Amino acid sequence: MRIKKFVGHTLKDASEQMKQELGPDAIVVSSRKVTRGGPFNFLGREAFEITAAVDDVVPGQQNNYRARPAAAGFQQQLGRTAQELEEQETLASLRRIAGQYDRTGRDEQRPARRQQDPGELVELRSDMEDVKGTLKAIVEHLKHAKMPALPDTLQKAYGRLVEHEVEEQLAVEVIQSVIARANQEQMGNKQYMERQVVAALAGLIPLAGPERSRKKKSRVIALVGPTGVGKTTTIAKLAAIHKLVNGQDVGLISADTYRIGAIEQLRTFAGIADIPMEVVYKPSEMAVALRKFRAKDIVFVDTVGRSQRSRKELTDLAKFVTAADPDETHLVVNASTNVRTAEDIIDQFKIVKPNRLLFSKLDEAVTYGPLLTLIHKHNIPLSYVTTGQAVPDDIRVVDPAQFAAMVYAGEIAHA
Ligand SMILES: Nc1nc2c(ncn2[C@@H]2O[C@H](COP(=O)(O)OP(=O)(O)OP(=O)(O)O)[C@@H](O)[C@H]2O)c(=O)[nH]1
Ligand SMILES: [Mg+2]
Repeated sequence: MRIKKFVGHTLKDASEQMKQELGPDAIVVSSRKVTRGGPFNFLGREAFEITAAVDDVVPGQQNNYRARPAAAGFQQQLGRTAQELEEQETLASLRRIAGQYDRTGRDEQRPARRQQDPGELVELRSDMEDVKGTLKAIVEHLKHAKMPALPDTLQKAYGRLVEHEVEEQLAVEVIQSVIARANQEQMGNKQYMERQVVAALAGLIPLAGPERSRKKKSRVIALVGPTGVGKTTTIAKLAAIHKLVNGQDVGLISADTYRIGAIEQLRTFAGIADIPMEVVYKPSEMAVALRKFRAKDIVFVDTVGRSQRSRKELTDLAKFVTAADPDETHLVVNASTNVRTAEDIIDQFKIVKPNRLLFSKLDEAVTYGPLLTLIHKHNIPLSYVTTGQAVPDDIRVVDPAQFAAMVYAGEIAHA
């Protein structure tokens, strides 16, 4: 079985192309109008697209289409064999499942309803899994069929974005915006096009807004987030860099009196780095600690890790953060968190008014595309990414261009 799409200005036009290329035995599997302005419809004309199928070996016409050279087009040069295989597998799988359901249907027409035995249930469940798998294969196929006429460079760039789990619609928009700005000559220049794709990705990342005017000398930076994401370790990294590298006067406040060992964890570091530290047990004590550090350049506030699912805990946390009145509140999110959970974390932690997003444990994440979707969607500027346990080395300030390059490359950029 061979499947192919044909696009014409009319249905007749498309079906004539089909007959010419696949022969008289070809059948139309589906047809649709390709609307103006749809994804990658940059020719700006309305068209009809039909999906046609023909058996590979048609008796007496074996050479009907095989002898003819394939029509020119970007799509055909790319993974044709893999695609054909995938289509064949998908169809075979669909036929098999349809056959099974057909049999089941006939069985059910018998007058008396039988009790379902456990074996049948297991079989049914396995069928459902097959259906799911098949649907997934179809969706995957359609994903790539969305862009019939992309230049090779952009086809690959798009594939790469999707592979790195940039949300598909976002990837489409990025590629569209690059197409809109490139001329024919630029389209053929791989490096140039890749730079444009990275620049378009960077354009999706919000920048930090202007600083509010401040009366106090010290800059207060609080880190908040779910449990175990690396808040205390990140504070140690930042405090060490500001003190040892930038030569600034730094103070540490621990507001985590909940977890056993949390204070000792920061105190040990504070001792090694020779940075003064205060412990705050109640929100009302925050002002006292801040007053002690009023001559410092920077004061870092470490907070207790809280589940975003507990409103009560978040409300308590918000009292500490409000009392600290930070200039920057960084919401720390583990880079491997799945998008739904990360969205929930961002939504629920709004109660502490974070104005920066900090992705931790990038070294453990498989792809960074979902992070881009998050930043873009929630419009929170990115501050740092952390890339390992080593204090202070494993932290990076990331500007949008660097982060976009990391998403595109699928690896952590070298400092
Ligand atoms: N792989 C990796 N591990 C990290 C990173 N940052 C922190 N960790 C590790 O994550 C674990 C938890 O780190 P903490 O700094 O205690 O996390 P926390 O958010 O303060 O935890 P709670 O205060 O309990 O909520 C430790 O083992 C850290 O070494 C990172 O960037 N990469
Ligand atoms: Mg901690």
